Amino acid sequence: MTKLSPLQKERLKYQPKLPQSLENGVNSLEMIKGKATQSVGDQHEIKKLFPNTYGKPTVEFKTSSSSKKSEARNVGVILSGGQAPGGHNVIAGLYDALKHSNPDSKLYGFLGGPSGIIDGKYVEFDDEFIDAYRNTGGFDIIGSGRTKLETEEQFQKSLAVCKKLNISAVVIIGGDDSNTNAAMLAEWFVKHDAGIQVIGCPKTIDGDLKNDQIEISFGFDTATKTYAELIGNIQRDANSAKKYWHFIKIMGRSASHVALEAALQTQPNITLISEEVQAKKMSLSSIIDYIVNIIVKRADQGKNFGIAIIPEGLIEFIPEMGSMISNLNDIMATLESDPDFLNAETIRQKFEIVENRLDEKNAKVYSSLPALIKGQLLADRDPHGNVQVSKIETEKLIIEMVANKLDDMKLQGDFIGKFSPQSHFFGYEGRCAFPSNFDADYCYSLGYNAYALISNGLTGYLSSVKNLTAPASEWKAGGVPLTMMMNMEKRHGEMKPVIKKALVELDGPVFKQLADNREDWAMNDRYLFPGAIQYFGPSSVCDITTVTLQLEHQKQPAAV
Ligand code: FBP
Repeated sequence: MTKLSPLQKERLKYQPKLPQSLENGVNSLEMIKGKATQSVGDQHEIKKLFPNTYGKPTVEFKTSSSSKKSEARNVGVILSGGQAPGGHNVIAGLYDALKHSNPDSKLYGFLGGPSGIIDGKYVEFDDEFIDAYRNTGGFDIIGSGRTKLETEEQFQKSLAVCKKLNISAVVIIGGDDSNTNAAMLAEWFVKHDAGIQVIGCPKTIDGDLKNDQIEISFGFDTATKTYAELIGNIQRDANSAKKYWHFIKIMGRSASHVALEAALQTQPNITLISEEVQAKKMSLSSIIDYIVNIIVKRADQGKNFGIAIIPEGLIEFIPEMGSMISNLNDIMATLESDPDFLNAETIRQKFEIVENRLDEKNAKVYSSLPALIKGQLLADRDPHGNVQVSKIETEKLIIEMVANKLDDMKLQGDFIGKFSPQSHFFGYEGRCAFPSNFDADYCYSLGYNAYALISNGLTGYLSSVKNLTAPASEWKAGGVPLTMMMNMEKRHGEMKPVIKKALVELDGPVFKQLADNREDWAMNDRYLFPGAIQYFGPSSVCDITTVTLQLEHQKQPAAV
Protein backbone atom coordinates (compact mmCIF):
# COMPACT_ATOMS: atom_id res chain seq x y z
CA MET A 1 0.00 0.00 0.00
CA THR A 2 1.23 3.54 -0.83
CA LYS A 3 2.55 5.46 2.17
CA LEU A 4 0.65 8.69 2.87
CA SER A 5 1.82 11.91 4.54
CA PRO A 6 -0.03 12.91 7.74
CA LEU A 7 -1.84 15.72 5.89
CA GLN A 8 -2.84 13.36 3.08
CA LYS A 9 -4.42 11.00 5.64
CA GLU A 10 -6.35 13.80 7.33
CA ARG A 11 -7.55 15.38 4.08
CA LEU A 12 -8.94 12.07 2.83
CA LYS A 13 -11.37 12.21 5.77
CA TYR A 14 -12.62 15.76 5.02
CA GLN A 15 -16.32 15.81 4.09
CA PRO A 16 -16.87 18.64 1.60
CA LYS A 17 -19.87 20.87 2.16
CA LEU A 18 -22.76 21.04 -0.33
CA PRO A 19 -25.36 23.74 -1.01
CA GLN A 20 -28.45 22.95 1.03
CA SER A 21 -30.52 22.37 -2.13
CA LEU A 22 -28.29 19.41 -3.07
CA GLU A 23 -28.02 17.87 0.38
CA ASN A 24 -30.95 15.49 -0.05
CA GLY A 25 -29.55 14.14 -3.29
CA VAL A 26 -30.36 14.56 -6.94
CA ASN A 27 -33.62 12.58 -6.76
CA SER A 28 -35.23 15.23 -4.51
CA LEU A 29 -34.72 18.28 -6.70
CA GLU A 30 -37.05 20.63 -8.47
CA MET A 31 -35.64 22.46 -11.49
CA ILE A 32 -36.72 26.08 -11.93
CA LYS A 33 -36.23 27.41 -15.46
CA GLY A 34 -35.20 31.03 -16.10
CA LYS A 35 -35.65 33.01 -19.29
CA ALA A 36 -34.38 32.01 -22.74
CA THR A 37 -30.76 33.14 -23.20
CA GLN A 38 -28.62 34.74 -25.92
CA SER A 39 -24.90 34.50 -26.58
CA VAL A 40 -22.72 37.36 -25.25
CA GLY A 41 -21.83 38.39 -28.81
CA ASP A 42 -22.37 37.51 -32.46
CA GLN A 43 -25.85 36.07 -31.71
CA HIS A 44 -26.70 35.44 -35.34
CA GLU A 45 -23.55 33.39 -36.08
CA ILE A 46 -23.63 31.44 -32.79
CA LYS A 47 -27.32 30.56 -33.26
CA LYS A 48 -26.57 29.32 -36.78
CA LEU A 49 -23.68 27.16 -35.54
CA PHE A 50 -25.61 25.76 -32.56
CA PRO A 51 -29.21 25.44 -33.82
CA ASN A 52 -30.09 22.64 -31.36
CA THR A 53 -28.53 23.94 -28.15
CA TYR A 54 -28.79 27.74 -28.57
CA GLY A 55 -31.11 29.93 -26.54
CA LYS A 56 -31.95 27.49 -23.73
CA PRO A 57 -32.87 28.97 -20.31
CA THR A 58 -30.64 29.14 -17.25
CA VAL A 59 -31.83 26.77 -14.49
CA GLU A 60 -31.72 26.69 -10.69
CA PHE A 61 -32.34 23.77 -8.34
CA LYS A 62 -34.53 23.80 -5.25
CA THR A 63 -35.15 20.94 -2.83
CA SER A 64 -38.38 19.20 -3.66
CA SER A 65 -40.70 17.61 -1.08
CA SER A 66 -41.21 14.58 -3.32
CA SER A 67 -38.50 12.16 -4.35
CA LYS A 68 -38.33 10.46 -7.73
CA LYS A 69 -36.70 7.18 -8.67
CA SER A 70 -33.61 7.42 -10.85
CA GLU A 71 -32.78 4.86 -13.50
CA ALA A 72 -29.22 3.49 -13.61
CA ARG A 73 -27.01 5.59 -15.94
CA ASN A 74 -23.50 5.25 -17.30
CA VAL A 75 -21.59 8.53 -17.36
CA GLY A 76 -18.09 9.40 -18.65
CA VAL A 77 -15.84 12.15 -17.31
CA ILE A 78 -12.86 13.98 -18.86
CA LEU A 79 -10.28 16.28 -17.24
CA SER A 80 -9.12 18.77 -19.85
CA GLY A 81 -6.34 21.37 -20.06
CA GLY A 82 -4.06 22.64 -17.31
CA GLN A 83 -4.31 21.16 -13.81
CA ALA A 84 -6.28 23.10 -11.19
CA PRO A 85 -6.65 22.19 -7.50
CA GLY A 86 -9.94 20.41 -6.82
CA GLY A 87 -10.41 18.43 -10.04
CA HIS A 88 -10.48 15.15 -8.08
CA ASN A 89 -13.32 16.49 -5.94
CA VAL A 90 -15.40 17.32 -9.02
CA ILE A 91 -15.13 13.65 -9.96
CA ALA A 92 -15.85 12.55 -6.37
CA GLY A 93 -18.98 14.77 -6.25
CA LEU A 94 -20.18 13.45 -9.60
CA TYR A 95 -19.55 9.85 -8.49
CA ASP A 96 -21.38 10.31 -5.18
CA ALA A 97 -24.40 11.98 -6.82
CA LEU A 98 -24.59 9.23 -9.42
CA LYS A 99 -24.33 6.40 -6.87
CA HIS A 100 -26.72 8.06 -4.37
CA SER A 101 -29.28 8.32 -7.18
CA ASN A 102 -28.92 4.72 -8.22
CA PRO A 103 -26.15 2.42 -6.94
CA ASP A 104 -26.21 0.49 -10.26
CA SER A 105 -25.04 3.57 -12.18
CA LYS A 106 -21.44 3.58 -13.44
CA LEU A 107 -18.83 6.31 -13.82
CA TYR A 108 -16.07 5.94 -16.41
CA GLY A 109 -13.00 8.20 -16.48
CA PHE A 110 -11.42 8.87 -19.89
CA LEU A 111 -7.65 8.80 -19.69
CA GLY A 112 -5.26 11.61 -20.67
CA GLY A 113 -7.80 14.31 -21.50
CA PRO A 114 -10.17 14.52 -24.50
CA SER A 115 -8.03 12.03 -26.47
CA GLY A 116 -9.28 9.32 -24.03
CA ILE A 117 -12.85 9.48 -25.36
CA ILE A 118 -11.62 9.43 -28.98
CA ASP A 119 -9.25 6.50 -28.50
CA GLY A 120 -11.47 4.58 -26.07
CA LYS A 121 -8.97 4.69 -23.18
CA TYR A 122 -10.84 4.62 -19.90
CA VAL A 123 -11.16 3.29 -16.35
CA GLU A 124 -14.27 2.45 -14.36
CA PHE A 125 -14.39 4.04 -10.90
CA ASP A 126 -15.39 2.25 -7.73
CA ASP A 127 -15.51 3.36 -4.08
CA GLU A 128 -11.93 2.38 -3.28
CA PHE A 129 -10.57 4.15 -6.37
CA ILE A 130 -12.46 7.40 -5.65
CA ASP A 131 -11.79 7.36 -1.89
CA ALA A 132 -8.02 7.43 -2.47
CA TYR A 133 -8.29 10.79 -4.27
CA ARG A 134 -10.81 12.74 -2.17
CA ASN A 135 -9.65 16.32 -1.37
CA THR A 136 -6.29 15.82 -3.08
CA GLY A 137 -4.68 18.14 -5.65
CA GLY A 138 -3.67 17.15 -9.16
CA PHE A 139 -5.40 15.50 -12.08
CA ASP A 140 -3.49 12.22 -11.77
CA ILE A 141 -6.65 10.22 -11.07
CA ILE A 142 -7.13 9.94 -14.88
CA GLY A 143 -4.64 12.49 -16.26
CA SER A 144 -5.36 15.47 -18.49
CA GLY A 145 -4.56 16.65 -22.02
CA ARG A 146 -5.12 19.50 -24.44
CA THR A 147 -6.48 17.66 -27.51
CA LYS A 148 -8.99 19.89 -29.26
CA LEU A 149 -12.27 18.05 -29.92
CA GLU A 150 -13.57 19.55 -33.14
CA THR A 151 -13.49 17.27 -36.17
CA GLU A 152 -16.26 15.04 -37.52
CA GLU A 153 -13.94 12.05 -37.22
CA GLN A 154 -13.24 12.77 -33.51
CA PHE A 155 -16.98 13.13 -32.81
CA GLN A 156 -17.77 9.86 -34.64
CA LYS A 157 -15.08 8.01 -32.67
CA SER A 158 -16.34 9.49 -29.38
CA LEU A 159 -19.86 8.35 -30.21
CA ALA A 160 -18.67 4.81 -30.94
CA VAL A 161 -16.79 4.65 -27.60
CA CYS A 162 -19.82 5.97 -25.67
CA LYS A 163 -22.13 3.47 -27.41
CA LYS A 164 -19.77 0.61 -26.55
CA LEU A 165 -19.86 1.59 -22.84
CA ASN A 166 -23.58 2.47 -22.92
CA ILE A 167 -22.65 5.99 -21.78
CA SER A 168 -25.54 8.46 -21.98
CA ALA A 169 -23.79 11.56 -20.58
CA VAL A 170 -20.28 13.02 -20.64
CA VAL A 171 -18.90 15.61 -18.19
CA ILE A 172 -16.01 17.75 -19.46
CA ILE A 173 -14.05 19.51 -16.72
CA GLY A 174 -12.14 22.34 -18.37
CA GLY A 175 -11.47 26.01 -19.09
CA ASP A 176 -12.84 28.23 -21.86
CA ASP A 177 -11.31 26.23 -24.73
CA SER A 178 -12.36 22.84 -23.28
CA ASN A 179 -15.90 24.04 -22.62
CA THR A 180 -16.06 25.38 -26.18
CA ASN A 181 -15.30 21.77 -27.16
CA ALA A 182 -18.05 20.61 -24.78
CA ALA A 183 -20.56 22.93 -26.51
CA MET A 184 -19.58 21.58 -29.93
CA LEU A 185 -19.83 17.96 -28.81
CA ALA A 186 -23.24 18.61 -27.18
CA GLU A 187 -24.54 20.16 -30.39
CA TRP A 188 -23.15 17.33 -32.52
CA PHE A 189 -24.72 14.64 -30.31
CA VAL A 190 -28.16 16.32 -30.50
CA LYS A 191 -27.85 16.80 -34.26
CA HIS A 192 -27.08 13.10 -34.69
CA ASP A 193 -29.78 11.99 -32.26
CA ALA A 194 -27.10 10.18 -30.24
CA GLY A 195 -28.96 10.35 -26.92
CA ILE A 196 -25.80 11.52 -25.14
CA GLN A 197 -25.82 14.64 -22.96
CA VAL A 198 -22.74 16.84 -22.41
CA ILE A 199 -22.20 18.95 -19.29
CA GLY A 200 -19.18 21.19 -18.54
CA CYS A 201 -17.56 22.21 -15.24
CA PRO A 202 -15.69 25.57 -14.97
CA LYS A 203 -12.00 24.86 -14.31
CA THR A 204 -8.87 27.01 -14.59
CA ILE A 205 -6.52 28.60 -12.11
CA ASP A 206 -6.48 31.61 -14.48
CA GLY A 207 -9.90 32.74 -13.18
CA ASP A 208 -10.92 33.98 -16.63
CA LEU A 209 -13.90 31.64 -17.10
CA LYS A 210 -16.38 33.80 -15.24
CA ASN A 211 -19.43 35.95 -15.99
CA ASP A 212 -22.76 36.86 -14.43
CA GLN A 213 -23.61 33.17 -14.01
CA ILE A 214 -20.19 31.71 -13.13
CA GLU A 215 -18.66 33.60 -10.22
CA ILE A 216 -15.24 31.93 -10.45
CA SER A 217 -13.59 28.90 -12.01
CA PHE A 218 -12.30 26.31 -9.56
CA GLY A 219 -8.60 26.21 -8.68
CA PHE A 220 -8.22 30.01 -8.65
CA ASP A 221 -8.72 30.12 -4.88
CA THR A 222 -6.04 27.55 -4.03
CA ALA A 223 -3.52 28.60 -6.68
CA THR A 224 -3.64 32.29 -5.71
CA LYS A 225 -3.32 31.43 -2.03
CA THR A 226 -0.29 29.26 -2.82
CA TYR A 227 1.39 32.04 -4.84
CA ALA A 228 0.52 34.59 -2.17
CA GLU A 229 2.19 32.42 0.46
CA LEU A 230 5.37 32.23 -1.64
CA ILE A 231 5.36 35.97 -2.43
CA GLY A 232 4.86 36.75 1.26
CA ASN A 233 7.83 34.55 2.15
CA ILE A 234 9.99 36.33 -0.43
CA GLN A 235 8.86 39.73 0.85
CA ARG A 236 10.00 38.74 4.35
CA ASP A 237 13.33 37.60 2.92
CA ALA A 238 13.74 40.84 0.95
CA ASN A 239 12.79 42.91 3.98
CA SER A 240 15.28 40.99 6.13
CA ALA A 241 18.33 41.04 3.84
CA LYS A 242 17.44 44.34 2.13
CA LYS A 243 19.66 43.58 -0.86
CA TYR A 244 17.59 42.07 -3.70
CA TRP A 245 14.92 43.19 -6.10
CA HIS A 246 12.69 40.17 -6.79
CA PHE A 247 10.87 40.00 -10.14
CA ILE A 248 8.14 37.39 -9.88
CA LYS A 249 6.20 36.21 -12.89
CA ILE A 250 2.83 34.74 -11.91
CA MET A 251 0.98 32.17 -14.00
CA GLY A 252 -2.23 33.01 -15.82
CA ARG A 253 -2.02 32.69 -19.57
CA SER A 254 -3.95 35.72 -20.67
CA ALA A 255 -5.92 37.64 -18.05
CA SER A 256 -4.10 39.07 -14.99
CA HIS A 257 -6.63 37.91 -12.36
CA VAL A 258 -4.10 35.61 -10.68
CA ALA A 259 -1.36 38.27 -10.44
CA LEU A 260 -3.90 40.85 -9.22
CA GLU A 261 -5.33 38.56 -6.53
CA ALA A 262 -1.85 37.49 -5.36
CA ALA A 263 -0.86 41.18 -5.18
CA LEU A 264 -3.93 42.14 -3.15
CA GLN A 265 -3.11 39.37 -0.70
CA THR A 266 0.53 40.51 -0.32
CA GLN A 267 0.83 44.23 -1.21
CA PRO A 268 4.14 44.21 -3.14
CA ASN A 269 5.94 47.36 -4.36
CA ILE A 270 5.14 46.95 -8.05
CA THR A 271 2.30 45.07 -9.79
CA LEU A 272 1.90 45.14 -13.54
CA ILE A 273 -1.56 44.37 -14.92
CA SER A 274 -1.64 43.35 -18.59
CA GLU A 275 -5.11 44.76 -19.23
CA GLU A 276 -3.99 48.20 -18.00
CA VAL A 277 -0.85 48.07 -20.15
CA GLN A 278 -3.04 47.33 -23.17
CA ALA A 279 -5.66 49.96 -22.36
CA LYS A 280 -3.02 52.68 -21.83
CA LYS A 281 -1.10 51.44 -24.89
CA MET A 282 2.07 51.27 -22.79
CA SER A 283 5.16 50.34 -24.78
CA LEU A 284 7.81 48.02 -23.35
CA SER A 285 10.08 51.00 -22.77
CA SER A 286 7.39 52.92 -20.87
CA ILE A 287 6.89 49.87 -18.61
CA ILE A 288 10.63 49.83 -17.97
CA ASP A 289 10.55 53.57 -17.18
CA TYR A 290 7.74 52.99 -14.65
CA ILE A 291 9.72 50.27 -12.87
CA VAL A 292 13.03 52.17 -12.99
CA ASN A 293 11.37 55.25 -11.51
CA ILE A 294 10.26 53.27 -8.44
CA ILE A 295 13.65 51.56 -8.08
CA VAL A 296 15.45 54.92 -8.20
CA LYS A 297 13.08 56.56 -5.71
CA ARG A 298 13.43 53.66 -3.30
CA ALA A 299 17.23 53.75 -3.70
CA ASP A 300 17.13 57.44 -2.80
CA GLN A 301 15.55 56.36 0.51
CA GLY A 302 18.33 53.77 0.96
CA LYS A 303 16.05 50.86 -0.06
CA ASN A 304 17.86 48.80 -2.67
CA PHE A 305 15.27 46.03 -2.52
CA GLY A 306 11.71 45.38 -3.52
CA ILE A 307 9.16 43.07 -5.07
CA ALA A 308 7.67 43.34 -8.57
CA ILE A 309 4.82 41.13 -9.78
CA ILE A 310 4.55 40.41 -13.50
CA PRO A 311 1.55 38.59 -15.00
CA GLU A 312 2.47 35.68 -17.24
CA GLY A 313 0.52 36.99 -20.24
CA LEU A 314 2.01 40.52 -20.15
CA ILE A 315 4.05 40.22 -23.33
CA GLU A 316 0.99 39.69 -25.55
CA PHE A 317 -0.75 42.78 -24.10
CA ILE A 318 2.09 45.23 -24.84
CA PRO A 319 0.73 46.69 -28.10
CA GLU A 320 3.92 46.44 -30.20
CA MET A 321 4.60 42.92 -28.86
CA GLY A 322 1.01 41.76 -29.34
CA SER A 323 1.07 42.86 -32.95
CA MET A 324 4.43 41.15 -33.54
CA ILE A 325 3.26 37.90 -31.84
CA SER A 326 0.06 37.83 -33.87
CA ASN A 327 2.08 38.30 -37.09
CA LEU A 328 4.48 35.59 -35.87
CA ASN A 329 1.56 33.21 -35.14
CA ASP A 330 0.33 33.66 -38.71
CA ILE A 331 3.73 32.79 -40.24
CA MET A 332 4.51 29.95 -37.78
CA ALA A 333 2.47 27.39 -39.76
CA THR A 334 4.48 28.07 -42.95
CA LEU A 335 7.77 28.10 -41.03
CA GLU A 336 7.08 24.67 -39.53
CA SER A 337 7.20 23.15 -43.03
CA ASP A 338 9.85 25.44 -44.48
CA PRO A 339 13.06 23.48 -45.26
CA ASP A 340 15.29 26.59 -44.90
CA PHE A 341 13.89 27.18 -41.41
CA LEU A 342 13.92 23.53 -40.42
CA ASN A 343 17.47 22.92 -41.69
CA ALA A 344 18.93 26.19 -40.39
CA GLU A 345 22.24 25.36 -38.71
CA THR A 346 22.18 28.04 -36.06
CA ILE A 347 19.45 29.72 -34.08
CA ARG A 348 20.67 33.07 -35.48
CA GLN A 349 19.86 31.87 -39.00
CA LYS A 350 16.34 31.02 -37.79
CA PHE A 351 15.97 34.53 -36.35
CA GLU A 352 17.02 35.99 -39.70
CA ILE A 353 14.44 33.92 -41.60
CA VAL A 354 11.73 35.04 -39.16
CA GLU A 355 12.75 38.70 -39.46
CA ASN A 356 12.58 38.46 -43.25
CA ARG A 357 9.05 37.04 -43.12
CA LEU A 358 7.57 39.43 -40.54
CA ASP A 359 6.09 42.77 -41.60
CA GLU A 360 8.71 45.51 -41.40
CA LYS A 361 7.45 47.07 -38.16
CA ASN A 362 7.08 43.69 -36.43
CA ALA A 363 10.49 42.54 -37.67
CA LYS A 364 12.03 45.58 -35.98
CA VAL A 365 10.35 44.73 -32.66
CA TYR A 366 11.40 41.07 -32.93
CA SER A 367 15.01 41.91 -33.75
CA SER A 368 15.24 44.30 -30.78
CA LEU A 369 14.66 41.44 -28.31
CA PRO A 370 17.37 39.45 -26.53
CA ALA A 371 18.18 36.08 -28.20
CA LEU A 372 16.69 34.19 -25.23
CA ILE A 373 13.24 35.72 -25.77
CA LYS A 374 13.43 35.48 -29.58
CA GLY A 375 14.03 31.75 -29.27
CA GLN A 376 11.24 31.27 -26.72
CA LEU A 377 8.79 33.06 -29.02
CA LEU A 378 9.42 30.37 -31.64
CA ALA A 379 8.37 27.49 -29.34
CA ASP A 380 5.38 25.39 -30.48
CA ARG A 381 1.86 26.84 -30.10
CA ASP A 382 -0.64 24.83 -28.02
CA PRO A 383 -3.39 22.88 -29.85
CA HIS A 384 -5.71 25.88 -29.56
CA GLY A 385 -3.17 28.12 -31.34
CA ASN A 386 -2.05 30.00 -28.19
CA VAL A 387 1.55 31.08 -27.62
CA GLN A 388 2.79 29.15 -24.59
CA VAL A 389 3.49 32.24 -22.49
CA SER A 390 4.56 30.11 -19.52
CA LYS A 391 7.71 29.38 -21.56
CA ILE A 392 8.57 33.03 -22.25
CA GLU A 393 10.79 34.48 -19.55
CA THR A 394 9.31 37.99 -19.47
CA GLU A 395 10.69 38.47 -15.97
CA LYS A 396 14.24 38.05 -17.34
CA LEU A 397 13.51 40.36 -20.29
CA ILE A 398 12.35 43.04 -17.87
CA ILE A 399 15.31 42.56 -15.56
CA GLU A 400 17.75 42.90 -18.47
CA MET A 401 16.11 46.07 -19.76
CA VAL A 402 15.85 47.62 -16.28
CA ALA A 403 19.52 46.82 -15.57
CA ASN A 404 20.61 48.39 -18.88
CA LYS A 405 18.65 51.54 -18.17
CA LEU A 406 20.02 51.82 -14.62
CA ASP A 407 23.58 51.35 -15.96
CA ASP A 408 23.03 54.25 -18.35
CA MET A 409 21.63 56.36 -15.54
CA LYS A 410 24.61 55.49 -13.35
CA LEU A 411 26.97 56.81 -16.03
CA GLN A 412 25.01 60.07 -16.06
CA GLY A 413 25.09 60.21 -12.24
CA ASP A 414 21.29 59.81 -12.05
CA PHE A 415 21.35 56.56 -10.08
CA ILE A 416 23.60 55.98 -7.13
CA GLY A 417 21.92 52.91 -5.67
CA LYS A 418 22.54 49.18 -6.17
CA PHE A 419 20.44 46.91 -8.33
CA SER A 420 20.74 43.23 -7.61
CA PRO A 421 17.83 41.33 -9.21
CA GLN A 422 16.44 37.83 -8.67
CA SER A 423 13.93 36.24 -11.00
CA HIS A 424 11.15 33.78 -10.13
CA PHE A 425 8.27 32.13 -11.92
CA PHE A 426 5.41 30.83 -9.79
CA GLY A 427 3.15 28.70 -11.92
CA TYR A 428 3.24 24.95 -11.71
CA GLU A 429 3.82 25.24 -7.93
CA GLY A 430 0.17 26.28 -7.48
CA ARG A 431 -1.73 24.08 -9.90
CA CYS A 432 -1.74 20.83 -7.93
CA ALA A 433 -1.74 22.03 -4.33
CA PHE A 434 -4.12 20.37 -1.86
CA PRO A 435 -7.38 22.22 -2.58
CA SER A 436 -8.29 24.84 0.02
CA ASN A 437 -11.50 24.16 1.92
CA PHE A 438 -13.22 26.57 -0.48
CA ASP A 439 -12.05 24.69 -3.58
CA ALA A 440 -12.68 21.28 -1.95
CA ASP A 441 -16.31 22.30 -1.23
CA TYR A 442 -16.86 24.21 -4.49
CA CYS A 443 -15.47 21.41 -6.67
CA TYR A 444 -17.45 18.69 -4.90
CA SER A 445 -20.59 20.82 -5.33
CA LEU A 446 -19.86 21.45 -9.04
CA GLY A 447 -19.48 17.71 -9.67
CA TYR A 448 -22.56 16.79 -7.63
CA ASN A 449 -24.54 19.49 -9.43
CA ALA A 450 -23.29 18.27 -12.85
CA TYR A 451 -25.19 15.05 -12.19
CA ALA A 452 -28.30 17.04 -11.19
CA LEU A 453 -28.16 18.67 -14.65
CA ILE A 454 -27.75 15.27 -16.32
CA SER A 455 -30.55 13.73 -14.30
CA ASN A 456 -32.84 16.59 -15.39
CA GLY A 457 -32.15 15.81 -19.04
CA LEU A 458 -30.05 18.90 -19.91
CA THR A 459 -27.23 19.08 -22.43
CA GLY A 460 -24.82 21.85 -23.48
CA TYR A 461 -24.88 23.34 -19.96
CA LEU A 462 -22.13 24.43 -17.57
CA SER A 463 -22.50 23.42 -13.92
CA SER A 464 -23.02 26.60 -11.92
CA VAL A 465 -22.75 27.14 -8.16
CA LYS A 466 -23.27 30.74 -7.03
CA ASN A 467 -23.42 33.02 -3.97
CA LEU A 468 -19.90 31.86 -3.13
CA THR A 469 -19.00 34.39 -0.44
CA ALA A 470 -21.85 33.05 1.73
CA PRO A 471 -21.44 29.82 3.74
CA ALA A 472 -21.61 26.72 1.49
CA SER A 473 -25.08 25.76 2.71
CA GLU A 474 -26.40 29.00 1.14
CA TRP A 475 -24.74 28.43 -2.26
CA LYS A 476 -27.13 28.25 -5.21
CA ALA A 477 -26.84 25.34 -7.62
CA GLY A 478 -28.01 25.43 -11.23
CA GLY A 479 -26.88 25.49 -14.83
CA VAL A 480 -26.06 27.92 -17.60
CA PRO A 481 -26.20 27.16 -21.34
CA LEU A 482 -22.67 27.07 -22.79
CA THR A 483 -23.77 28.99 -25.88
CA MET A 484 -24.76 31.91 -23.64
CA MET A 485 -21.05 32.61 -22.99
CA MET A 486 -19.90 32.43 -26.59
CA ASN A 487 -18.85 34.84 -29.29
CA MET A 488 -16.79 34.66 -32.49
CA GLU A 489 -13.01 35.16 -32.33
CA LYS A 490 -10.10 34.70 -34.71
CA ARG A 491 -8.20 31.42 -34.16
CA HIS A 492 -5.52 30.11 -36.54
CA GLY A 493 -6.52 32.91 -38.93
CA GLU A 494 -10.24 31.91 -38.99
CA MET A 495 -13.31 33.19 -37.12
CA LYS A 496 -14.43 30.47 -34.63
CA PRO A 497 -17.10 30.21 -31.91
CA VAL A 498 -15.39 30.41 -28.49
CA ILE A 499 -16.32 31.05 -24.87
CA LYS A 500 -15.44 34.67 -24.12
CA LYS A 501 -12.56 35.09 -21.68
CA ALA A 502 -13.15 37.45 -18.76
CA LEU A 503 -10.28 39.94 -18.50
CA VAL A 504 -9.55 42.19 -15.51
CA GLU A 505 -12.08 45.05 -15.55
CA LEU A 506 -10.21 48.31 -15.14
CA ASP A 507 -13.33 50.07 -13.85
CA GLY A 508 -14.15 47.24 -11.43
CA PRO A 509 -13.63 47.17 -7.64
CA VAL A 510 -10.76 44.64 -7.72
CA PHE A 511 -8.43 46.65 -9.94
CA LYS A 512 -9.50 49.82 -8.10
CA GLN A 513 -8.21 48.32 -4.84
CA LEU A 514 -4.75 48.04 -6.42
CA ALA A 515 -4.90 51.39 -8.23
CA ASP A 516 -5.88 53.24 -5.02
CA ASN A 517 -3.03 51.76 -3.03
CA ARG A 518 -0.10 51.07 -5.32
CA GLU A 519 1.68 54.42 -4.86
CA ASP A 520 1.70 53.84 -1.11
CA TRP A 521 2.79 50.20 -1.48
CA ALA A 522 5.61 51.23 -3.88
CA MET A 523 7.44 53.39 -1.38
CA ASN A 524 6.20 52.43 2.08
CA ASP A 525 6.56 48.73 2.64
CA ARG A 526 3.09 47.47 3.47
CA TYR A 527 3.88 43.83 2.88
CA LEU A 528 1.32 41.25 4.00
CA PHE A 529 2.39 37.71 4.87
CA PRO A 530 -0.54 35.38 4.20
CA GLY A 531 1.29 32.18 5.21
CA ALA A 532 0.36 28.68 4.09
CA ILE A 533 -3.19 27.58 3.32
CA GLN A 534 -4.83 26.34 6.53
CA TYR A 535 -7.13 23.34 6.43
CA PHE A 536 -7.91 23.03 10.14
CA GLY A 537 -8.66 25.83 12.58
CA PRO A 538 -10.95 28.84 12.82
CA SER A 539 -13.33 29.32 9.89
CA SER A 540 -12.14 32.96 9.58
CA VAL A 541 -8.78 31.54 8.46
CA CYS A 542 -9.72 28.24 6.80
CA ASP A 543 -12.84 29.06 4.84
CA ILE A 544 -12.21 32.57 3.50
CA THR A 545 -12.47 33.08 -0.25
CA THR A 546 -10.32 35.33 -2.39
CA VAL A 547 -10.13 39.11 -2.12
CA THR A 548 -11.35 39.21 -5.74
CA LEU A 549 -14.60 37.37 -4.95
CA GLN A 550 -15.20 39.41 -1.82
CA LEU A 551 -14.69 42.74 -3.59
CA GLU A 552 -16.85 41.61 -6.52
CA HIS A 553 -19.56 40.78 -3.97
CA GLN A 554 -19.07 44.23 -2.41
CA LYS A 555 -17.71 42.82 0.82
CA GLN A 556 -14.76 44.32 2.72
CA PRO A 557 -12.10 41.58 2.64
CA ALA A 558 -10.32 40.71 5.87
CA ALA A 559 -6.96 40.74 4.07
CA VAL A 560 -6.93 44.37 2.86
P1 FBP B 1 -6.10 26.08 -18.58
O1 FBP B 1 -6.59 27.33 -19.25
O2 FBP B 1 -6.19 24.88 -19.43
O3 FBP B 1 -6.73 25.88 -17.24
O4 FBP B 1 -4.54 26.24 -18.29
C1 FBP B 1 -4.06 27.31 -17.59
C2 FBP B 1 -2.55 27.33 -17.46
O5 FBP B 1 -2.16 26.92 -16.16
C3 FBP B 1 -2.02 28.72 -17.78
O6 FBP B 1 -2.05 29.54 -16.64
C4 FBP B 1 -0.65 28.43 -18.30
O7 FBP B 1 -0.19 29.44 -19.17
C5 FBP B 1 -0.85 27.14 -19.05
O8 FBP B 1 -1.91 26.48 -18.40
C6 FBP B 1 0.38 26.27 -19.05
O9 FBP B 1 0.11 25.17 -19.84
P2 FBP B 1 0.92 23.80 -19.78
O10 FBP B 1 0.43 23.05 -18.60
O11 FBP B 1 0.51 23.13 -21.05
O12 FBP B 1 2.36 24.15 -19.69
